[in-house]
Amino acid sequence: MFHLRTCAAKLRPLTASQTVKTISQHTPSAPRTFQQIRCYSAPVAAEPFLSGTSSNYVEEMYYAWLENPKSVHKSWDIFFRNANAGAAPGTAYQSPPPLSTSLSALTQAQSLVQAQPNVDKLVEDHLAVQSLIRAYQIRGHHVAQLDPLGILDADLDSSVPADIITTSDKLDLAVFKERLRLLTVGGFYGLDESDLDKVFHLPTTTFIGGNESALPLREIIRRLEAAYCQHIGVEFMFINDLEQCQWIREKFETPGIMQFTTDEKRTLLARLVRSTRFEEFLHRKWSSEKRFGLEGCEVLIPALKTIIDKSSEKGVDYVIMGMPHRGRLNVLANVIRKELEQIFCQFDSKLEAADEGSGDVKYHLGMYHRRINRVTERNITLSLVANPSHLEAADPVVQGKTKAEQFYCGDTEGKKVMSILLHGDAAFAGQGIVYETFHLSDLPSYTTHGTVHVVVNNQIGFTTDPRMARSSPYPTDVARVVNAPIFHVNADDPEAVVYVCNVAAEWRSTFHKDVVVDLVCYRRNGHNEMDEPMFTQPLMYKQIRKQKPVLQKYAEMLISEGVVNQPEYEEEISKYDRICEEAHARSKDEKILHIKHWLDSPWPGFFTLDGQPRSMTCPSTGLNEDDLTHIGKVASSVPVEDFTIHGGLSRILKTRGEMVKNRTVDWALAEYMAFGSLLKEGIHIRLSGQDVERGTFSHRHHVLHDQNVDKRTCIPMNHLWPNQAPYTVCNSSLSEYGVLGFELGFAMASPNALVLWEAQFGDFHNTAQCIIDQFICPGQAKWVRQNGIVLLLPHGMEGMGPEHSSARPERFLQMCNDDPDVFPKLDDFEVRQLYDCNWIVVNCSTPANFFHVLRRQILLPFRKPLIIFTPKSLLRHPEARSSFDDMLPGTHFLRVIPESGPAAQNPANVKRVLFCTGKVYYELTRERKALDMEQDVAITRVEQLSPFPFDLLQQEALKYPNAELVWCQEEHKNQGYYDYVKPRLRTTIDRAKPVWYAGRDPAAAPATGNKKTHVTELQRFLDTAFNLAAYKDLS
Ligand SMILES: Cc1ncc(C[n+]2csc(CCOP(=O)(O)OP(=O)(O)O)c2C)c(N)n1
Ligand SMILES: [Mg+2]
Repeated sequence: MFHLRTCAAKLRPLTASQTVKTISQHTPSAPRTFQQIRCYSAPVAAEPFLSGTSSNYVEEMYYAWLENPKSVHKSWDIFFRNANAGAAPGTAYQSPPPLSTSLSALTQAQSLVQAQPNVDKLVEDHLAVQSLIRAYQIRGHHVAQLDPLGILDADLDSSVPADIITTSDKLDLAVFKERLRLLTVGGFYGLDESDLDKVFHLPTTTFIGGNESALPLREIIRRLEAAYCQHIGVEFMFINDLEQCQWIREKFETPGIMQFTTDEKRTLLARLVRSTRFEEFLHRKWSSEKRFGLEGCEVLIPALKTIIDKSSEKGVDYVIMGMPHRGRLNVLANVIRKELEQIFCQFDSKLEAADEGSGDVKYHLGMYHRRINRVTERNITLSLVANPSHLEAADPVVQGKTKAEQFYCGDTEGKKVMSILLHGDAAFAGQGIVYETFHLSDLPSYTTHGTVHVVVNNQIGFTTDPRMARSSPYPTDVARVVNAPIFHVNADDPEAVVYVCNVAAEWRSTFHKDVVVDLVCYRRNGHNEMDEPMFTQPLMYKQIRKQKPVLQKYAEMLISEGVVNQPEYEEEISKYDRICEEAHARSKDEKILHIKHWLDSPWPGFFTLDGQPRSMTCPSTGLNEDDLTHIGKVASSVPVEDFTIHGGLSRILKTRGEMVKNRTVDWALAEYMAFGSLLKEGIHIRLSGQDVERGTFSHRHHVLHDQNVDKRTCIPMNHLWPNQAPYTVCNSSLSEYGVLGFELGFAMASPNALVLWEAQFGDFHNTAQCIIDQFICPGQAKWVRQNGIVLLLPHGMEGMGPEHSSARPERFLQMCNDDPDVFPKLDDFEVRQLYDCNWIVVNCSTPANFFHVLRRQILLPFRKPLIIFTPKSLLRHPEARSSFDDMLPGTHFLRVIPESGPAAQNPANVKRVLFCTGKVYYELTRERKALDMEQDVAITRVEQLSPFPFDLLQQEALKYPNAELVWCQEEHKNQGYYDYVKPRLRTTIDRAKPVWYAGRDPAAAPATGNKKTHVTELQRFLDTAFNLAAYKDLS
């Protein structure tokens, strides 16, 4: 028996790609040859009729025989018995015994097999049929009738795969015969026309038989055509999991599986009525307004509702959605069920906005709504995430928010919370963020346990034809990388669409993996309602003009089926039209527009009922000595038994322990103190980014690895307090755009979490620029949504070359919303200024200040994004240490650290005040000491760059009446902080004095690649900074 098992194992089925290759290597005219599998060594392997391709078939037979010898034909039974008993090659086969006649299909097939005198032919024919079945499974979608217009091929290829026997309606036609001739007579399959009525066994990898295990070839082809080549094209054979493939085959191949009850059909019609009439209503009322209507893909609404209904039935009670412009208002109205008057009043440009901020166009706003799902009678919460115009940018944000909602409700498998992402065809194929987001889908700290993707594939992107927009056959091919099944469906067949959506939702709830529904549709109007599509797509649009709307088609079908009658249909339409009219009338009563009503993530309890912060103060961010000591001890220990850490790490922990004894902290320990103390207060902390667990600079070590036990790790931060909040620290995929978007989304879900994203080096944030520019910087202004995400951006000129040096502070500062020329008139300067700003930008020079700013982020009564330029060399700089004294109760974040040395004692004698930020402070103090200029030059550190500490810097500037004011930075003049600081500093002194510059000259690149030049540049600007005559000729 053993050798048969071995031989069966060697006869593994070919993978999909192997099969494709094998088939494509065959030209239909070339005579078919089977190649021996060389490694096949068991007696059975030497059987003359076995080959690489036939082995699939034999393997199946063999497994079936193993399970039940009666399940295979007698001839196979004898063959396997003989082979098993060690029969010599060529002798295992014996003619089958005669069979009694029976009317069952199986027996017929067996009689046919028995009648077949030539076993080679028998096996080959069965193999041919199996190959044919497989060909449909793999490539049937290429011939599915997906385009409602019937003019474009959804896969951009009009040819029919060589191994598919065309479409069922052509079965009896000459075309079919020709096709069959090419594929059979002396060609691909070796079958001929007379075989059409022969009965063949069906392999276990198909469900087309239903209860039959054998079918005539003609019927096999018809059923394969029905399953794979009609209005649904299923792409799944690349999935390398047999169970999943079988699951899909069963869903699409089982005869008669796509059945709808009368009620289901009527619901579908009603949903189509709403979808269609909503767009028509908007068009009637505001014909010249852009709304990015859904016409041509009205089926999107029933599609989404189906996915939600089915998911709700499976236990989901929170669905988070992200979508682009197309059909967004319709989704808000008919899927999320936003009050229609709220949507309609958005069209009234005269309405005054009640909220602060600049707002956004109506098709970008988000929404949050909790309601009863009428189909399942279960509660469901729907949230549509606000998004910018930047297509697909919201994808990772939706995923992050979904992950957070799952996390906060303990839904570790995605059974209660799920996401649905909608895409346009051009954007799905073109935007790299789609790929980055897919790659998060199966990572433990980022998975949302399956997203249903729905592509509104109108076969055009603005004016661009898909043939110019992508190099892959389908716009959805990107999803193949994660083994997501892809269901293409003709959007003019609403029942096919609904069927596919049900399967997609079931797939998600069964396997918790991503799935794609590709709604192949058209766009009835131009890109927006003002655009003329005939300029660029004349023929397509001629066809579209002729195209009957899907609602009309479906209604006619249901009327002809007797499911509804004409008056009922018309009543459904007028009922919805009335709803729209009434809402429109109500919308006229709206006097004020509340963007707040469009919030995608409310934070109940965090603000007062009218959305204001509960206070305008921030308590001390200091911590008591015991807590500092306790956290310090845990940070320098291994809190689990029998855990061996690396020797180098032991030394690091020992050093930490010594620091704690000395009541000091370095950068890593300060971060530990901040995190550890917030965890005690129930604040969840999530730190994500590339290699953050250890820290790019090997300073953090938040995850300890047992040196003797594979994958055994320990996170001491989670061993701090009995009832602490959890700490999540996770190395991310090598993505910035995707991961930063994800963390932003995570931070949206709750104000009571500190969510940090760390760039490997600050430079790399620019591949996530869109998240920064479109979400983080203006998010609150556009969408009244606050977000407390923290960006840790390693920054500093250390001679490491043009990259790895600059986190581009100039860019963040340029986007700050404070006015450089106006000294703010505020009572409580510190907190109020923070409340008014769009984000906080800091560059701390001490660990204590870093500790305070992290804690302040949570202790503030509102949330603002926080950008921190973090150091590299200061991580180990002996002077960059802070005492516990600077972190005790009563202490707080210092926006400015004034000069405290000799210069501050005799300010009138000071000749120059050097203002600076970040690590250059240490270079300046060293140089000042070396030059013995501590009486002459004061050095003031600006720790919080934005909002600019006008008040404190004014005090500082006025303190030194006889001093020149100089801004000193290590960055190039056109970079760094100078352009931001200079006008603001001048505002503090009523422009009474110039603000001079000491730093690197302007440059195109952020830093030199030459170490020597780096050092020369540094020395040159230090010389300028301490040359008291440097600006004499300029004043
Ligand atoms: C990142 C980005 N680049 C360019 C645009 C401009 N733009 C808006 S819609 C559009 C075409 C989108 O086509 P598709 O994704 O197929 O969606 P459709 O409009 O066809 O529904 C383009 C290029 C954009 N909004 N975002
Ligand atoms: Mg499109």
